[in-house]
Amino acid sequence: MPNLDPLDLFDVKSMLAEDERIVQDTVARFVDDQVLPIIRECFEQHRFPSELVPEVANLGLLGSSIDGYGCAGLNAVAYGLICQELERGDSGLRSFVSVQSSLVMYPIYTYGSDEQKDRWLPAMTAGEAIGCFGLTESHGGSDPGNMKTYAKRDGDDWILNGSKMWITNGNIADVAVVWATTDDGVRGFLVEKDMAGFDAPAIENKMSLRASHTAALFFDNVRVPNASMLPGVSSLRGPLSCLTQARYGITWGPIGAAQACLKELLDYVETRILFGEPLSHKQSIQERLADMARRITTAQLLSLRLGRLKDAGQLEPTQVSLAKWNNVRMALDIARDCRDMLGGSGISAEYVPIRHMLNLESVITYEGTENIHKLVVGKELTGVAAF
Ligand code: TGC
Ligand code: FAD
Repeated sequence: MPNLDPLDLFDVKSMLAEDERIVQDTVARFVDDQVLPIIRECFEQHRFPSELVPEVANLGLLGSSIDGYGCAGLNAVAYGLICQELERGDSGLRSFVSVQSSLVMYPIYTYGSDEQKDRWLPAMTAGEAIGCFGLTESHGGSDPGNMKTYAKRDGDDWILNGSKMWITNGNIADVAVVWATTDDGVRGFLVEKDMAGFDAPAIENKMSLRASHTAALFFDNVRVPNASMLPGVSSLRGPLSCLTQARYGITWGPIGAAQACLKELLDYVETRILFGEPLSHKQSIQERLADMARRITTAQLLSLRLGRLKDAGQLEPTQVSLAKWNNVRMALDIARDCRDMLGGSGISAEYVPIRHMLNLESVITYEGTENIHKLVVGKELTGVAAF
C-alpha cells in the first residue's frame, strides 16, 4: 500500500493542475524559509513582519487574481492555495494578503475608474502602496446596513464624517477603501492617509492576530474629491461582494493553520512516553487524530470544489458562507485540541497550536461571524432572513 500523506489523506494535491502546484510549492518554500523562522517572535512582539512585503509582492501574491496592471492573473484555486500556505505560517500574513487583494484591489478593479485603477493597482501589486478596507463600525459589525459613516456631496468633493473599527492594515495603509452612506446609496471612497481630518490609530493589546496591524479609522469632515469615489456601485452589494472574494480565500487559509497544528502534534505524540508507551499508541489519542484528519480532508475538498465553481463563474455567496463556517470551525477546534494534547507545553509559543488558536479566534469573527454564516445558510434553506 502506498503511504498516504497524513496532511492530505485524499491526495487533493493530485487534483491540482501543474501551474497550481507550482504556486503552492513556491509559497510553501517562502513560508518555510522566511516566515516560520521569525513569526513566533513577531507574534510575541505584537509586530507585523513588514520586511516580508517586498518578497510577497515579488512572488506575485498581491492582487494575484487580477489580469493586467502587473498582477499575476492566477485562477481562484491558485489564490486559495496562496492563502492556505500563508496561513500555515500565520493568519496575520494571510490577512495582509486577503485585505490587499480581495478587499482593496478587487473593489478598485471592479468598481473603480480607469484613473483610480492606473494610480493604485500597479503600486499595490508591487507592495509600494498598502490598502485597508473600512466597513465595520463599533456599534455592530454584523449589520453593516446600519452604518453611520456619512458622506455629503459638496461641489466637486464629498465631506466624510464617522468612524470605523477593527480595520486590518488601517494604521499602515496609504489608502483606505471606506464605505459610507450617501443620499445616493452606499458608496466606496478612496481616502488617502494624509487627507486632513483622517486619523487611523492602532488598536493595542490584542491577544489574537498579534503579527498583524489593526486600527480604528476616524473621519472628521474629511474632504474627498469626487474623483476618489468608486463610480461603479452604489449599494451594500459593493462591500458585500468584496467580502465574498475575501471569505472565499479564508475558506482555504485555516486548512493551512490546521495542517501546521496536526503536523507538530504527530511528531509530539510519537515521542511523548506516558504510562510506558508513546502517546500515539493510545486509542483515544488516535481517535482524536483521526477526527482531525477527517475534518481537514473535508475542508480541503470543500474549498477545492468552491474554487472550481469560482473559476467556472458559478460560485454562490451561500456556498462561501457554508465553507467559511465549516473550515474556520474545523481549524479552531483542531488548534484547541492540539493545544490540549500537548499538555502544559501547549500553552507555550514554542509550539504552534496556541498561536494558531488565538489567531483563529479573530478569523471566526471577522469576515462574518460564525452565527452570521449559519444564518446565511438558514436563509437559503427557508427563504427567511433571520438576522
Ligand atoms: P442584503 O439585503 O441581504 O444584501 C444587500 C445587497 O448585497 C447583496 N449581497 C451580496 N453580494 C455579494 N456577496 C454577498 N455575500 C452578498 N450578500 C448580499 C444583495 O444581493 C443585495 O444586493 P442589491 O443589489 O439587491 O442591493 O443585506 P443585509 O443588510 O440583510 O445583510 C445580510 C448579512 C447579514 C449577510 C450581511 O450584512 C453580512 O454579511 N454581515 C456580516 C458583515 C461582515 O462580514 N463584515 C466583515 C467586515 S470586513 C472584515 O471583517 C475584514 S477582516 C480582513 C482580514 O484581516 O482578513
Ligand atoms: P457584533 O456584530 O456586535 O456581534 C456580536 C455577537 O453577536 C457575535 O457572536 C455575533 O455572531 C452575534 N450576532 C450578531 N448578529 C446576530 C444575529 N442576527 N443573530 C444571532 N447572533 C448574532 N472589519 C472591517 O471592516 N475591515 C477589516 O479589515 C477588519 N479587520 C478585522 C480584524 C480583526 C482582528 C477583527 C477581530 C475584526 C476585523 N473586522 C474588520 C471587523 C469584523 O468584521 C467584525 O468584528 C465582525 O463583522 C463582527 O462585528 P462585531 O465585532 O461588531 O460583533
